[in-house]
Amino acid sequence: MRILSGVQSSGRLHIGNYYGAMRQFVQLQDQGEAYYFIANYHALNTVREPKLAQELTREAALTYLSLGLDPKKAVLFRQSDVKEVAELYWILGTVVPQSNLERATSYKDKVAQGISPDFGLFAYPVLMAADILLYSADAVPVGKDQIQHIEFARDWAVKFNTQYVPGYDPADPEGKERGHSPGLLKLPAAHIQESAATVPGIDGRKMSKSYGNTLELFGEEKDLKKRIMSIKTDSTPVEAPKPTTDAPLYDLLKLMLPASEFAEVDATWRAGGKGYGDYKKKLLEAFHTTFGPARQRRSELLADPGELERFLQDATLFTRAYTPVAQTEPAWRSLLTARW
Ligand code: AQP
Repeated sequence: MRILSGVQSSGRLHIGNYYGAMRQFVQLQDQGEAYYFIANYHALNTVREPKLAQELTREAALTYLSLGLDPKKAVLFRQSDVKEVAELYWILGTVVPQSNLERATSYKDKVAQGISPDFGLFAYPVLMAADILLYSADAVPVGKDQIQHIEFARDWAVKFNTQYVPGYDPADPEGKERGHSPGLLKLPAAHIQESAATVPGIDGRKMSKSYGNTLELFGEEKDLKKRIMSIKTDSTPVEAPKPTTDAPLYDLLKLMLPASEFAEVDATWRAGGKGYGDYKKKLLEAFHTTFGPARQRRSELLADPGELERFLQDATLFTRAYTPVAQTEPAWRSLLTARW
């Protein structure tokens, strides 16, 4: 099984990225051929200042390594180091209905939040589909917000194969029948961790770098504490039962506490006797228990910049990751050169 996914280097990575996606990246590196990338082309939609873009790319690499990604098991690379992705992005775009992009939920959400969209944001799902299809990935670990994009990637792979591969029949995608050809682009499947499909931010919306509502994995202690203490709650008194479990604080505790500890929280939440301040302190403790080791590893890596630099240099060579591209790329090139 080939596993592939990425995160944008568009800001400091947060616990939504971890629980929704990166935790699975680390688990899956033992279960197949794993490729993970830093989506630095995507990040250009929001980060254009060279120094910051570079710093956030390094920070993303550091985050992957600190969370336990093992470069001997998984290939880590920068999206921009494989230029073919930009070529496939364009070719794929020739079969993408504009109406699909217009109904993309994450695009509509961002526009509704007042972000003024450029073409890059509008066409983001096409580049994401190229990211996946280029490497013939089987499984793509992502958060729930990305499911629609994976469905698009599947639809567009079928469209591409139908349009460009002679003898391809969508009813026989592997080309088993006589006279049929297999598709060139393989249909991927989303791999979702249901318990953390959408991690809420401190304001209750989806935790997102662009909403400024995150708990950063490697944030400063003071800022982290301030953010946890400002998680949106109502004004229920300490002794009273909490009126709803549909609250970001409740969801974050459920995500971060071991099941037995969460059962106690759940009981007092429903019965009353504890205030939101206590729960917030508990969440801060849980944060440190969970991410303490990764924060420690990050400090060690930072203390040895030579080691990180060597790693980044090696990753840039990217020799293993070229293998799957090399399988698909000559075939699509010959289909296209037949046209010019
Ligand atoms: N709140 C979340 N809950 C669950 N999963 C999440 N992911 C992001 N936020 C949550 C998952 O993390 C992976 C990498 O995401 P990304 O950084 O490439 O893009 P994103 O989803 O757009 O994340 P942000 O923070 O919202 O970034 P901006 O604000 O720059 O767009 C993905 O698998 C995503 O599902």
